[in-house]
Amino acid sequence: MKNLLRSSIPLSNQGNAFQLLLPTRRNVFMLIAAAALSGLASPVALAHSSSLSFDNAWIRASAPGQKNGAAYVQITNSGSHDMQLAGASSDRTERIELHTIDRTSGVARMKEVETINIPSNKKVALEPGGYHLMMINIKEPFKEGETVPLTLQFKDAEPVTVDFEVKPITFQPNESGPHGHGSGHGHH
Ligand SMILES: [Cu+2]
Repeated sequence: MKNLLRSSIPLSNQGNAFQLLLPTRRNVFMLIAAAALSGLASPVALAHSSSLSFDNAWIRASAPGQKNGAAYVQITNSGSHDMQLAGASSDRTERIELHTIDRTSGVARMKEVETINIPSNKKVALEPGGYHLMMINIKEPFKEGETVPLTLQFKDAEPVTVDFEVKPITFQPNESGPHGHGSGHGHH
């Protein structure tokens, strides 16, 4: 670039003043353009929640006096970036934690995790025995048949509100039935 600009300056004295000014202006413009491009680089790299889809979002109806409850959903990421589920909220509960089931001690224990990775072109099932949304201090019991919106937050992407269906208190997901793509493993 420098060589090109230099060689474009004519040797004639008449043209010098004007021609010398032009490359300077061009240099300034190039700097501004470069700054604008580097500013654009990070938003372009951001993942978009629109690449996510949600299936089988459900909550079991609350038992009398039940304080906490779990919410389950299958999340499919059809985008080219991995997505990180980073939290959830609802006005029906004090707070929602992301939990997994830890079996390393031989006993199944719930353990809080910071994020749940939803890899590019994969489906991740939040389901009984695995990842779940742990609703802490339910304000009003979940009644069978109602729909409860939960807002799911993702790292570096817009939050998504998903409607969760409240299933009967005895509901068990059908383990022997047909599974969606990628959700057939992880059962015990
Ligand atoms: Cu839990």
